[in-house]
Amino acid sequence: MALISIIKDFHPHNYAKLLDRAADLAPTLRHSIVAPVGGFVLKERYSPEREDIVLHKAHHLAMGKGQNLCLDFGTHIVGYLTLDLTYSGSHPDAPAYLKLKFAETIGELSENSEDYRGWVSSSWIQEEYIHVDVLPAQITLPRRYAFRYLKITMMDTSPKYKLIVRHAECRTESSADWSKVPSASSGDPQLDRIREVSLRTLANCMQEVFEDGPKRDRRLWMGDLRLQALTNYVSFRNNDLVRRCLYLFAGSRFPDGRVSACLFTRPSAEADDTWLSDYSLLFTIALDDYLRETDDEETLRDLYDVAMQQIEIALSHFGPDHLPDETFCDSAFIDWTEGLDKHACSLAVLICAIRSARRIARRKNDWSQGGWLMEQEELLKKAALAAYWDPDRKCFVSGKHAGEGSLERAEDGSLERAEDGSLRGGQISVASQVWMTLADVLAPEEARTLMEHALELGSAHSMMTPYMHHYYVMALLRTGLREQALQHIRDYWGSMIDAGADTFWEAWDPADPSASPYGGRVINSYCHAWSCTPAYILEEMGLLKHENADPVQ
Ligand code: RAM
Repeated sequence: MALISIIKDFHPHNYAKLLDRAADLAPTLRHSIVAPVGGFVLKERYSPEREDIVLHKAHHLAMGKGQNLCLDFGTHIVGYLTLDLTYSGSHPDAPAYLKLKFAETIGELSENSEDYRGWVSSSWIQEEYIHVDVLPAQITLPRRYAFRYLKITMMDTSPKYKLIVRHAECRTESSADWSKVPSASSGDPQLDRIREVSLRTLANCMQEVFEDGPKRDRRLWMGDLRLQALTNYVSFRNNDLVRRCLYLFAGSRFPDGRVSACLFTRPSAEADDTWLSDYSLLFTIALDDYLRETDDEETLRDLYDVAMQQIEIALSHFGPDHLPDETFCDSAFIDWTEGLDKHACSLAVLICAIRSARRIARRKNDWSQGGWLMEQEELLKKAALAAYWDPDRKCFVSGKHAGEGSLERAEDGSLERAEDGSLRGGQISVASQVWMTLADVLAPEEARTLMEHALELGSAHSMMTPYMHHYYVMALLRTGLREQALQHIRDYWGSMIDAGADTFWEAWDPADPSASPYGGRVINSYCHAWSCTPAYILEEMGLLKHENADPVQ
């Protein structure tokens, strides 16, 4: 399912005051120098088989045409690479022609990017071909990379000399301040490791804004921001960075006021021409989270109307039956699950956003807005139950209300049943059960029973990303299923670590490690913002003991 929105002649509407405020809140970037901790050579250019070499020898390795050297920087880092290059043999009589390949995971080193045929641009693949005319030389690459491994392949030298990589280092970059992270432990090595990897994931995505991934797309996405912000509140505590990102989203919008799904910040702030119905509602939810954390009156004043407007825009896509139209459903992201029906989920996300909007209205003492929101919430909850709840199978069934492959309705509007009594048409996915649970559409006991079995019920349309898995865990916790929630964190995020993650990945299906929503693993991001939440969840569950008030250094 490709997500490409191109709106001809799109001109976002910019609000100078909000963008100026965002500019004032720009963070200071922090740097450190990281050098490799190990080296190896791939037996063949793209073979996974490798031969370790001690680092000292790696920095003396004389590389002729076709040879490679891989450097391991110890963990996932984001920054700028400098190489000190020299040679052995005669004076170089031809340029050194090198290929540099940066990899977030070891598996990427053995992938040939020329095999990639996916729908996301291959220009994101982190590799460069460079010519070095004069040796010895020190070269610093102008582009920022996200990586743990660097593969240097000698494309060509000349018979007269060989290339030596005398030294390599990376000047890292991030706005995360580790000294702000409270020292805490769960007393369980696996959970502590999961927390550590979560925090590194978040830190490496914290740049001038909360980026979705430092390899790809290196920009602000609303769905990612919401989850980063939650994790940030219990770790790096850079609330100004959250505030800045909210102002950016509010400061550059669709001409009709919609918050864009994603925002570019360079050369200047500019909303992308992509609207995701659930993502713009997450603006309201993220503002509510932020205000709960900070009680920031000025932000409440500045962003109140934008938050309310997202609800009004969403409601304009709902008919007299209080169900979403096709544009609204087709524009929802929810997850990358192939063929996912989004009717039930998109309605449920709106209910959640209205709950947040009510809290925001209460802060503002806007009682008439609060009352109106409450009415809308009730109407939508009733409509959700009537349209999507199957009382026989005791789960939500999502689908269109007319047309092929849809939920079928009798003339009186009730849902048609097959002979076995089940609802006809429609789709049972994990996502529908999760979002309806988060929207509190069911009575608590019923919701709990639903969530106990949500994975089996929706197994034909399961989850694809840590983003959706986060909401699954939150729905388990909302229904009191703590043990199941914790076990899921161990099984899902824990299995990423077992598969070699230093930072959590954008997409991960333990049953199908090669899965990619984009048509090729090589384009996946392996340090992805929306997967950083276990650190938040463990804190929320009260599983972390704060040994002392001193921050970790
Ligand atoms: C991808 C990115 C981003 C996500 C969107 C919906 O391009 O991974 O993180 O929010 O999709």
